[in-house]
Amino acid sequence: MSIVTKSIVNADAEARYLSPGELDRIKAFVTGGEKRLRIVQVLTESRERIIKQAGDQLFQKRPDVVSPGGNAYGEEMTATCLRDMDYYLRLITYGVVAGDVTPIEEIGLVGVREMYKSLGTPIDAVAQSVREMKDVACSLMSAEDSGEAASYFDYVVGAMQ
Ligand SMILES: CCC1=C(C)/C(=C/C2=NC(=C\c3[nH]c(/C=C4\NC(=O)[C@H](C)[C@H]4CC)c(C)c3CCC(=O)O)/C(CCC(=O)O)=C2C)NC1=O
Repeated sequence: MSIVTKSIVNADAEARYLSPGELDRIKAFVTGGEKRLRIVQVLTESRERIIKQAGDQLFQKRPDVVSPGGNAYGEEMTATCLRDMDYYLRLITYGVVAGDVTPIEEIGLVGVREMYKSLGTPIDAVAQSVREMKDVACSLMSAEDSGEAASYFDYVVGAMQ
């Protein structure tokens, strides 16, 4: 839910006008709109490159995951691993558009530890894959945009620690 919808729901629940604090947050959301859209455009247009390069980096740093006995060993499992990276990149674009991490959390982070534990997937390596995506993605943006984008990747990494 975006900050606009959320503020309206909260205010209406108390049958009141939007508060100055809410209007300030909505103003920040609106003012930052172009920047967030610019970021999402880069992430969307470059998604294949981001995932491919980040995957290469991950498998170089964590050869264990793609070695025999590793969770992403074999063509099919490696593809599933890259698919999970694609899932997280997609969720990050939702978060950036909304200016809010709630969609990332609700779709991709609730119960994530238990899920990867039951799959035998090392979650620290999944977190590493998100860090690698952040590095590739940020290298494609201005310093200002990459600072904002990085915070969403960091949020995902933090939730996996
Ligand atoms: C959009 C929200 C969403 C998420 C996040 C998601 C994740 C997700 N990843 C899965 C599997 C998997 N995930 C990985 C990923 C990896 N293994 C590694 O060693 C690497 C570190 C890592 C890649 C970075 C692998 C290899 C599997 C298959 C494991 C198996 O079948 O044994 C599965 C089990 C079912 C399946 O194979 O599709 C789910 C549900 N599904 C969702 O709907």
